[in-house]
Amino acid sequence: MLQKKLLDELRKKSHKTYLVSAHIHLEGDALGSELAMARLLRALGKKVIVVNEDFAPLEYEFLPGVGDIRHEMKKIDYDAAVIVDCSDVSRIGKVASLICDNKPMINIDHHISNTMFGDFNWVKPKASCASEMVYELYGALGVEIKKEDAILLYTGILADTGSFRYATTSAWTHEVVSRLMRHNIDVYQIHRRINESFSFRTIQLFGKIIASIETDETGKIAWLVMRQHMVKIEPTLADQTDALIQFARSLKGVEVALLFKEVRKSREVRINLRSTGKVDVNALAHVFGGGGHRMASGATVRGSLKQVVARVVFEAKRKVGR
Ligand SMILES: [Mn+2]
Repeated sequence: MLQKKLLDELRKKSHKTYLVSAHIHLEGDALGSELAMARLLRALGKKVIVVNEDFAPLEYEFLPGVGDIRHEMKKIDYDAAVIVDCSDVSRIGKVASLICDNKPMINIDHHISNTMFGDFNWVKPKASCASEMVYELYGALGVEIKKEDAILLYTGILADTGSFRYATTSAWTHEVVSRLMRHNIDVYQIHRRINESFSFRTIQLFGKIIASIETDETGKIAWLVMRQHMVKIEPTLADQTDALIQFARSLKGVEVALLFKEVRKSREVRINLRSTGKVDVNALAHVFGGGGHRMASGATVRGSLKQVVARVVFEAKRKVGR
């Protein structure tokens, strides 16, 4: 629940400068919620520095304020930190080196796997995304939504709900969207920019990855593989998790969809997991030291692609149960 304690902390007079960050591998919700959070705090008269280890993917460069994000890990003199859309503080990557232990940390997130790492924690697994939670903060703190805020929050919601398709999309989500749309935002352009702006090479590589689809003998587990050499050809490919994994998820009869991304340099494989409803993929990711949500999660596993695929599919079979 949104507590007065947290609101008081955000309003606190002695907090003049805020550090705001979100998770590595920036995507729509991380960017939308952190940039809207920054604007909200500025509206309260605060100085805000947004820091991310990664740069925003090209398709998100239109977002208001994205150009002001800091990427150098130079010490920041701040009074309080707000971390959004992170299940754990380690998710902010190198930005963790800027965190001072003696300064309050505010954790605003919707991952069920959240470790309650903050001094103030507002974790709402029922929320469709962190942006939806930040929207609630605008209301609770009496800050008026401007067009730029509406663009940021709408983008976060659109991205994290898979364009309002996923199970976390609620009546409230649509209500928030309805209110945001009153600010005359161009929803079609936002959709085009984030969902329909792939490069030619990306689409060609999509073809290869989709053609690599495999299933287990029951057809309940389907997986796709992204090879390291493909990412070398097109580095932005690694950001296209949702666009790709939907092909595995949309196969009839599938209960668990997996995308394996090979990172040969560190001999690791990044796995993205999606459920179609029955299987809790947060629990499945947890077996491999990862986490996320019931319907969508991730993990990073050491080993060769072949080994990791075998291990994860084996565990997935146990979760699917036969
Ligand atoms: Mn999110």
